[in-house]
Amino acid sequence: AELVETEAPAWPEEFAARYRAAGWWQGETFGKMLRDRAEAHPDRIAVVDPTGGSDGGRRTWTYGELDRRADRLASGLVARGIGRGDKVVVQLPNVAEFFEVIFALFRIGALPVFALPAHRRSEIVYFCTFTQAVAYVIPAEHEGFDYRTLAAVVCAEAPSLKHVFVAGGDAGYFEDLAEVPAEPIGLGGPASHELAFLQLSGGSTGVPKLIPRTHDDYIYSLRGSNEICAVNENSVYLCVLPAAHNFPLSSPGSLGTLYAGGRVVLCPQPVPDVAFRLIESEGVTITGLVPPLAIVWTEAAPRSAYDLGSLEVLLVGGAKFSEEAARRVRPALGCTLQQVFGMAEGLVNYTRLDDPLETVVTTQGRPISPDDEIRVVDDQDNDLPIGSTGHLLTRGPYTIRGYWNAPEHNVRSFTEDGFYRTGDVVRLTESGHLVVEGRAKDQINRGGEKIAAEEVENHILAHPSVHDANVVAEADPYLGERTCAYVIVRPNTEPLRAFDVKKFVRDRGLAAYKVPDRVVFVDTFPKTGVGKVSKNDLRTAAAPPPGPGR
Ligand code: J2J
Repeated sequence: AELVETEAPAWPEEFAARYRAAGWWQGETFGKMLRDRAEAHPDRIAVVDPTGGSDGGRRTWTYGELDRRADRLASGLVARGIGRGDKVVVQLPNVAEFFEVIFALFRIGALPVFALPAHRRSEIVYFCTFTQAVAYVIPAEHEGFDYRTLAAVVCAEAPSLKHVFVAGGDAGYFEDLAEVPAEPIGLGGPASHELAFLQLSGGSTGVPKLIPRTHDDYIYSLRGSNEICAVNENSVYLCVLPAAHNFPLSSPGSLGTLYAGGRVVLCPQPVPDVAFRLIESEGVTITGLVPPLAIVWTEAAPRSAYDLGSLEVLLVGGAKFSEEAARRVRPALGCTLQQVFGMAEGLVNYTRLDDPLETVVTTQGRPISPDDEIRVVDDQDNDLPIGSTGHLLTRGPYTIRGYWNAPEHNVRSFTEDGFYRTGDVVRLTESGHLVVEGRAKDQINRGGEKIAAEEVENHILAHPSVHDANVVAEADPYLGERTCAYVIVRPNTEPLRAFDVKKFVRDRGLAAYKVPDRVVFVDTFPKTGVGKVSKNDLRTAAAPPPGPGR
């Protein structure tokens, strides 16, 4: 109780009592969940890592083995002084160790902080210092990048770090994750209403906000997602997107699949050739993709030699999926499309498996829970009639009541009575489905990857030749949106090229997907009536010049 109350605003007791009475919160924890599954079916395969074997070949872990590994790793981490409430930044790609590590931490009651493989010095140092993380877990290398080199830099800047654990490879100067496990000791484990982990927000502020999720609330979202997506013990989920992202983790994702006793197959790369081969060889039944990937898969499938017949459901979300692209899913891939509009802060909407095709291709679904409260409001928070477009506010049994240790942000991001201001502009249909019409938050949704404009602007502003900068979205035929930075150069400084700005941002240790796709030098920014920079006018200016189509 202490953890939840001091670090993150919890649900008021009347709501908590209601969510328990309704059966949404069932008192389960992740540690206990894995133990239960391992006892019920120890020999069933939980995780398939197609390239994770010592010889680079296929490796599988049963539920029994994953449970034992998590137990042993938990003991080894405790022996190194890692305990309840400690934060551990986990930056692993789609490898089996990801699950071993997070379940070990869940068992201890230590909190994974979910970093993405694309994050670099700027993000990781921030996560470590902001959370006072005691440990950092990395792969040795991934996609040609050496994470040990990054860890060395991070350690120098984040004095709270006592351990760096390296999974699957030469640990060099750091600790080899494979050598940490020890004989299991009984662990008390956290209570179900306590925090399980910190998830990353897409964000619209200078630095990312952290999202505190409890065992109770997250497990409820898994159970609800499983029911809606028909995930059961026969399901084989292909994890294509980065495993730590909220969508592939929980909608219904890897954790939903493990909750159901199904099988998770880790996809090392999202390209059709790799994924299609795994769908055929592993008998994949369900997967989730962001729109750009769904389009690439849809285009590749008819020409592919692989048999995709086992695939029953494709979830598409993270960014708006166009109706035209949605219509092409079944003809090309032979499976049912489910649109999913979710957020790491909580609320997740799905089109249902038995929804009419028109609903599936034209809406982003409806909430998981009958207790998800949805409001569509105008700029003054007045409720709008059904069918009008407005700001989406939400409150419910798996939507946070505040960011982790961010009281000043919480005042802005939540209403006084606890509704989360999603920053999404939506319309509610008569059938109760949501259609995403736009966005009011200062963010770029680059093919599902969220970029806070302010974060990138701050990095550009650090350049000595830059007087001012504004980053906005511009249309991109493949990604949906990409970033465009408008820059005013200081007089009498060295001339700047677009390349210099991009390189400067990259060299400051920002994830590559946040480096501006385009840089435009201007003399002034358009202003609104009250003299603020008008990002709307900049966005219009950023409309791509006429040219050859796709
Ligand atoms: C339009 N915008 C969407 C959609 C998310 C499941 C699926 C996605 C996420 C996710 C997630 C959208 N159409 N179908 O966590 O569990 C935009 C909205 C939203 C923001 C959240 C899940 N699906 N979006 O994308 O935390 O703007 O979560 O508020 O990364 O993505 O981003 P994120």
